Amino acid sequence: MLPANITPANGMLAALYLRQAELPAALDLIGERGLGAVGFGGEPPADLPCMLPRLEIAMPQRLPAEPLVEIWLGVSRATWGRTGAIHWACDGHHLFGSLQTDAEADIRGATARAYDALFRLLEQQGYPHLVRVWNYFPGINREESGLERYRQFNIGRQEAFLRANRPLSGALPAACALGTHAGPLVVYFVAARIPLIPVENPRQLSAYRYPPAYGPRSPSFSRATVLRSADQTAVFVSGTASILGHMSVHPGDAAAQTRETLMNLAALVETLNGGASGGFTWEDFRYKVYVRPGCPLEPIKYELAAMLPAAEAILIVEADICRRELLVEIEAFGSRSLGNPGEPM
Ligand code: 3EB
Repeated sequence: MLPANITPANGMLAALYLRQAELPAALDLIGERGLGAVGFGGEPPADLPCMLPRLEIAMPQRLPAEPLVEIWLGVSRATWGRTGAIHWACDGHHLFGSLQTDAEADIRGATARAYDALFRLLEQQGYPHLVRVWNYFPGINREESGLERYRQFNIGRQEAFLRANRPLSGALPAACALGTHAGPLVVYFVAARIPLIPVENPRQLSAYRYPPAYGPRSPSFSRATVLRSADQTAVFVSGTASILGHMSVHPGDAAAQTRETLMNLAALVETLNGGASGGFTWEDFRYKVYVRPGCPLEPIKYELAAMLPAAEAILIVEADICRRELLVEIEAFGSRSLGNPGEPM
């Protein structure tokens, strides 16, 4: 059996972080409800179902010491398929997909083509609402054709949103964009049949309204998105960093950046609790922390421990953050069942 703390409730979208030793006990569940498997700094284990979308992100895992595999589980039996470069899986409510494409040069074009294909798939499969996107590519802070690659990426992403007649503000997906040390552009995503509820952060300017100082096209993402169905509320928190308004704060100070990021997360959770989804606490989330290579871990761990629940809920990986002066970024996912006893209805 899986330990109680990682047993996903029936009928809930869930993200599990499993150690190799825990995998055998989860294989039946993954064979039935598995939507995807993600490894950090290594391949996901070979004994997973062969049709399950699986990807490796070139971001070495810093903590815990034992490698984890991120497994996404749908709410009921999954079906798996492949359309062009996209491997996908769906459960009747959610579609998970992943794609990889060469991005050594022309990150703008590679991004635009990836999102074109992604949006086409969502329409074809009938999951039109893009809820969460993870974007990973090499050399994110490197200049390409006179512009930082993260800014090129933002141009390509926005071009694809426009071509697909999608809004550039409001109901945008939650997202993150981080730099790997090598490898392709990797995009993975969750889409839904039902519309998402976007949530913005009162401490931060909406990224889609960033001034042109941060690049010619603004980033197309929401601070968080909520999926609310009859029996569950799922919350996808975007990569969150030490940004107040639109400005990076505490350059060079990893501990202060971590504290600021946690304050941003607290404000975001407070906002979403006041709106579409009540009662989320720190304990309802799993966290992924990105730390810039060469940045000492101890001060960051110390700050995380002061605010977040047990260290088991935290995965720390090494990645370049999309602004050079930023050293830390934190994302989260959590879901609550609406049928829980003791929960306000
Ligand atoms: C920020 O808040 C920090 O471009 O998809 C966070 C989450 C960040 C998502 C993205 C970028 C993205 O602007 C960086």
